[in-house]
Amino acid sequence: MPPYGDLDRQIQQLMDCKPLPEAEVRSLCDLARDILAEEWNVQPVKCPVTVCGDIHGQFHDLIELFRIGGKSPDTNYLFMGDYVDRGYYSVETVTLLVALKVRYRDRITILRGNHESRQITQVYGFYDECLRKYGNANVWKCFTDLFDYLPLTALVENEIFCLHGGLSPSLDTLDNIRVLERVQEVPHEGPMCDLLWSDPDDRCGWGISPRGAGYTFGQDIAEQFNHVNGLSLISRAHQLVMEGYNLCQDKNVVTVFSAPNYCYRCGNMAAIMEINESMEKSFLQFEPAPRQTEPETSRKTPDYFL
Ligand SMILES: [Mn+2]
Repeated sequence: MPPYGDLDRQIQQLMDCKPLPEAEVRSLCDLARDILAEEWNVQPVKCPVTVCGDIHGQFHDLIELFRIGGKSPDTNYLFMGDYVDRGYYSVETVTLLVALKVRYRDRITILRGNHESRQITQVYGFYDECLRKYGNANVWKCFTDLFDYLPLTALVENEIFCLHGGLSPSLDTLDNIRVLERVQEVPHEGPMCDLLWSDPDDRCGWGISPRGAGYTFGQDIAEQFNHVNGLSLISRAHQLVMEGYNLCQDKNVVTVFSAPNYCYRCGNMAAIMEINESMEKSFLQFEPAPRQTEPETSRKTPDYFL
């Protein structure tokens, strides 16, 4: 059997939206942990690369994303977190992305979102889905233990800074981020929490976030951060935007959201951001994949912020 025979079979099975047996998930997470542990809090990424936002268990839309953006590993991908919760296929979605990471570690980067957390996944669906699909919480435990190792941010060609949420009043420089001890559950407050929870805002300065975690930051904050760190852009996800992407704060910040018709009812477009060999950016929008009836998705009404 070729060295990647097992993995290639698993990826094929996952592309067909069929979960792996518990034992295979366990070995996959072990392999992924060793790879992610070697990555940095600010993981360097080369162009060309295609940057993606929230997926939230919308497996068929992830397949549509690969159809629009090119399949992995032909296209390099950088995913900015929130793979699980809300949608019905968190298990298949996160297993596929982790399998691709193990198979093509230099071709795909997966960052941590605020939903890649033990606490949040017990409220918004992933935990329940694991129980439903495996009959116990072992797979949930494997994945949430793995989530602790996901990089917090990435840096494309020293120029475009990518992360799930936003900036933190405790972090002025990329070097401040590089020294964080990231291998832990997402804390309720502090710099690591802020990176995964914060949002840009029309008001200047720092503000209290309506989410109850992280901060809001104004254009002045983003301009200063980009200037001090020699950046051209902060690329982040975390917020539903109706066009799938939204440049704001005088083009210092872009939001990319890759779950079309979020929660199967928000009516939004999804988008991905292609960065080519010349660091030119283009946005590809897409609509929900054609699908047959989908089971009931989440018990709660959609929260436009999470
Ligand atoms: Mn989020």
